[in-house]
Amino acid sequence: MLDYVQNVLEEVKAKNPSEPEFHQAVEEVAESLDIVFQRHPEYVSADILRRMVEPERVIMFRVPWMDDQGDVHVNRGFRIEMNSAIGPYKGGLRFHPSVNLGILKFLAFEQVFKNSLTTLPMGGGKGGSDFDPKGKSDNEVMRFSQSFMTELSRHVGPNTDVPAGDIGVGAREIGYLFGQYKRIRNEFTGVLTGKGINWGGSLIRPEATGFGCVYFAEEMLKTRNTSFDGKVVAVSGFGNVAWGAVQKVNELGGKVVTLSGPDGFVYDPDGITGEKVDYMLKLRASNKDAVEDYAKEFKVEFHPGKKPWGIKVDVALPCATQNEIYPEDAKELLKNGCMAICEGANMPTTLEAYHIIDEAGILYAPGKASNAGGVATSGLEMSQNSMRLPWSREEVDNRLHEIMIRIHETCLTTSERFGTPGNYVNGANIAGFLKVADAMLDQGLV
Ligand code: NDP
Ligand code: 2IT
Repeated sequence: MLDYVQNVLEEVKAKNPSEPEFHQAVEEVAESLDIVFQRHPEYVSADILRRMVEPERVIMFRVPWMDDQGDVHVNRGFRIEMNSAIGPYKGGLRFHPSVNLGILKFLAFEQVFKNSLTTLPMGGGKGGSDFDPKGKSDNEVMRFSQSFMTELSRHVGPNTDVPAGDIGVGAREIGYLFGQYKRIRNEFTGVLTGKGINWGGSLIRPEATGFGCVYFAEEMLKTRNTSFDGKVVAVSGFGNVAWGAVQKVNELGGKVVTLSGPDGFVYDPDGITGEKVDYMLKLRASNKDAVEDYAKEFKVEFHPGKKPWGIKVDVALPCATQNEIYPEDAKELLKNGCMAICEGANMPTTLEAYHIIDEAGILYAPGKASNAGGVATSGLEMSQNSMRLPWSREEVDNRLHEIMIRIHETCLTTSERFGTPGNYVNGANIAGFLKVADAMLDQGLV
């Protein structure tokens, strides 16, 4: 590795202690970019990497709220405005007790490359809070969301920063956040995406991340002259992304046999179809953050405390959260003949596990490419808001599908151009980087 890249990496670790997820995300990108810096010293002289690992702005704030009993709680709110070289900051909000500065910086960093890959004009950002939605009433979630937006409203706007959902933030939360923004600013604008369909939302946005992930996987399978038809698929998670992915796999003739939650995973060898897919929405809305109820409802196996990667499948779609595939999980998947891993979640595979998978030569797509359908459809929602014209379901789905096909092609052509054909990680990191880096060069010392 070039001294330049090594130095930036060491500096990132020294300057941002206790942020292991951020270090991991930067390291993965830096590994891919080494070859770019060797071929293009102009990026080194402009010190582009050191500039890209420093957020343009970090906002951290107090979020006081009152529960149904009248007790006061204080959570921490964040918005990381990472990079605005190619458009307004764009990225989700995560409400989960594990949220901290390092996790949101990793997500914001990934978002910069992902948004660049979508071909749409969106910079990268991410935010959220360590608020735990588990067991909270609708009114508590509303009061929390209103308090969160009271501060956030000073920093966001349709041409500045446009948040959306992520773990723990779905249509309900976006509604409360949007309502509060509108009251404070007296403006009805596209300040958030993932809005309800009657007030500026886009058709297909709820399904988009999962659909996009499966469209991407379908393209990968085509490179090996095969398709989803008859394939057995493991999905982790049970939330928004998993729900979209399960539907699209079914549509393409595959069979999803697992879902997971923090409590364990369910194994349903008959396949998750029909009413079982609808039940996923109930699970998520229950605010219990557990999948065991699915096993009880449909009388299938529940494996407490385990992840689904030991089940024999053809394709794995990790759709839960970061770092859920460790080296031992990767080895299990490979041993059982898994031929493709396509990430719906952000950074679900550890760096060590990725190296094992890469060595084995199976198909592997990093989330920043394969889950870009969510934010791409957010970009389409922004376009519709600007035009004040909604598109049909078919129109949005066709555009999403086209975008995923294009991202897939870009990953392949870029990885080939830089000497590692078939490596989607290098393809995604390099292609995402080049567009943002060139924009930064064009804009002077930003
Ligand atoms: P949801 O809130 O809809 O789903 C909740 C998910 O969170 C469950 O599947 C659950 O799976 C997971 N979760 C539970 N416990 C934890 C924990 N301790 N830490 C973190 N996560 C936990 O989330 P989404 O489906 O929206 O997000 C799933 C993944 O997809 C995330 O990585 C997200 O960043 C990514 N993503 C989401 C997009 C979107 O538009 N919503 C777009 C692109 C990526 P489990 O218990 O197995 O961890
Ligand atoms: O990780 C992601 O890409 C998202 N959570 C979606 C972001 C968005 O702005 O739609």
